[in-house]
Amino acid sequence: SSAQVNGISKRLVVESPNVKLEDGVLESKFNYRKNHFEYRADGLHVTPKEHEYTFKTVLKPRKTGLLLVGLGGNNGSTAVGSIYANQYAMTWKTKEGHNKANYFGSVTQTATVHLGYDSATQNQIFVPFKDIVPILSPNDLVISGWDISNSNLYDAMARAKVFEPELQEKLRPFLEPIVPLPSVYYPDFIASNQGDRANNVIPGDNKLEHLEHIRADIRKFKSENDLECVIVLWTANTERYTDVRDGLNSTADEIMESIRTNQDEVSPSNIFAVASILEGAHYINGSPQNTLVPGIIELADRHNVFVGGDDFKSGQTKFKSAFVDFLVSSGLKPESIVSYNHLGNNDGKNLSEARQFRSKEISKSSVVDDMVKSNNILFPDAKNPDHCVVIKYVPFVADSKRAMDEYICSIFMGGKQTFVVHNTCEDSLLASPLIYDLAILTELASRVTYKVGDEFQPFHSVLSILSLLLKAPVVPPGTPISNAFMRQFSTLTKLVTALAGFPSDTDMQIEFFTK
Ligand code: NAI
Ligand code: DG6
Repeated sequence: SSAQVNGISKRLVVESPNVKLEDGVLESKFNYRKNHFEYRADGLHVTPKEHEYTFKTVLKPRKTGLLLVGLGGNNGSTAVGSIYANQYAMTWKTKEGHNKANYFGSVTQTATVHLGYDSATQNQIFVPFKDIVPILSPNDLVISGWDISNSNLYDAMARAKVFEPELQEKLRPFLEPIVPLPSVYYPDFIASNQGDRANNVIPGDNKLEHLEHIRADIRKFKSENDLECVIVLWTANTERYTDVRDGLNSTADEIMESIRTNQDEVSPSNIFAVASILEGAHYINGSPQNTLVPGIIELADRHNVFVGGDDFKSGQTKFKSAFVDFLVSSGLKPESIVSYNHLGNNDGKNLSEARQFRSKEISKSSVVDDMVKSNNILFPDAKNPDHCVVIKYVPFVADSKRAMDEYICSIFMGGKQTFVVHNTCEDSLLASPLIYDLAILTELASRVTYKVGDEFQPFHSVLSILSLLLKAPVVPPGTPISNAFMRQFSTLTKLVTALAGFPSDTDMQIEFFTK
C-alpha cells in the first residue's frame, strides 16, 4: 500500500518470505509470541511460546452501506453531513477564520502508527493507519437509515445545532432530500419525553411484522445500491435495559420465539439486531443498552455475522480510559473519580429519565475495572475507587456538552493529588468519527480469515477489535475486557501490521541505549 513518510508519499513494500499476494488476497504468516503462564505452589511459571498464525486479507474493500438507526439524530445528521462536507471539500467562515472539512478524531483516517526507525537516519517512522492495509474512506460509504422522527436531514441538522450556519446552507441541497425510513417505536424503552418526536413509526404492534419490515428495508437498500457489505449501527436514543432470562432471550431460538409471540421485553434495538443478522448485515450498538443479549450473540454466530458494542467511547470516558491507565502505570492510586456531565441535546433529554440514565451510568462506570485489576500493590483487594457519574439536562448548552471530572489519588507518603478536568465539546463531533471507524473496521474484519491449525476461519462473531471505540466492550465469552486506551490502540495497530505481513517492532529502543 502507499504511505506518507515524513511528508513524502511512498509505497509501503513488505519484503518478507512470510507474505504472499495472489488474486488480490494477501496471505501473511505471523509469529504470535504469547507466553504460557501457570501458578504453581512455588510461584508463577512462565514459558516463552510462539504460535504461528496465517492471515488472509482480501485487499479490495467491499462496496459498503451503513444503515443508521437514529439517522435524524444529532450523531446521524452530523455523520451524514460531514461526509458530504468532506466529499466536496467544503469550507465555511467562522469568526475565527475559514474552516475546512476534515476527519479529525477518526483513528482510521487521521491516526498514525509508529512502525520503527529509518535505518539510515534513525528518524522515527510513522505511517497513517489507513495506509497499512487498504480500508474504506468514510467518503466511500453509502448511508441511509431509520428514525422515529420524520424530519429531513437538513431540518435535523439545524435542530442539532452542531454545524455553523454557512456549512448548514452548503449542505442543504444534499441533506434536504434525505428523509429517514419509518422505524420501530416501543415507548416503554426510551424516555417518555421522546413521545412528541415519534411521527415516523411503522404501524401496528406485531413484533414479527416489524422484524420483517426492517429486514425488507435492509434487502432493498442492499440491492438498490448494489452493496457487497451492509452494516447496521444503532445511534438512536439510549434504551432502558431489557430483562435477560431463560425462556426470553438466552438462546437464539428463544429470542426468535419471543419475537414471534410478541413479548414485551423485546426492544426496538433487539428487532434491529435480529433483522440485521438474518439479512447477513453486521450490527453495532453505539448506545449503552444491553441489546446484545446471549440469544442475539448466538444468532450472530449461527449466521456468521459480526456484532459489536456497547456505547461510543467519545469524550469523558475516552479520556478516563487513557488517564486512569496513566495514573495506575505511574504507581499512583486513584481513590475517587467523580464525573459530572451537563448537556442540552435530545440525548441529554432522553437520559434525564432514570431507566435510560441507568443504562448510561453502567457503561460509563465500567471503564476503570481492568486498570484496577492490573495492580494488586495499589489495589490489593481489587476494590474499585469511588466512582460517581452524574448527567444533567441543561437545554441551553445544546450539543455542546460539558464534562467535568475530579480525580483524587493517594500518592507518596500519604499525600493526595487532585486533578480537575473540564471538557467542552459538541458531542456529535466526537461521536461521528467513531461511527465511521466502527463501520470501516467492521468491513475490514469481514475481509480477513486466519488459521492457527488447518482451517481458515473468520474472526469471532463478537468483534472485540472494536473495543477501542466503545465504552463497555462486548467481547466473546471468556475474553478479558480491555479498557485502557493505548493498550486497545496497540492491539488494533498490531493486528493491521500483522495482516500486512510484518510484526510490529518490539520497540525497546535497545539500539539507542546499548554501546
Ligand atoms: P439524538 O437524540 O440526537 O438522536 C437519536 C435519534 O434516534 C433521534 O433522532 C430519535 O428520534 C431517534 N430514535 C429514537 N428511537 C428510535 C428508534 N427506535 N428507531 C429509530 N430512531 C429512533 O442523540 P445523539 O446525540 O445522536 O446520540 C445517539 C445515541 O448515541 C444516544 O444513545 C447516545 O447516548 C449515544 N452516544 C452518543 C455519544 C456522543 O458523543 N454524541 C457518545 C456515546 C454514545
Ligand atoms: C452525557 O454524558 C451524555 C452521554 O450520551 C455522553 O455524552 C456520551 O455517552 C459520551 O460519553 P463520554 O463519556 O464518552 O464523553
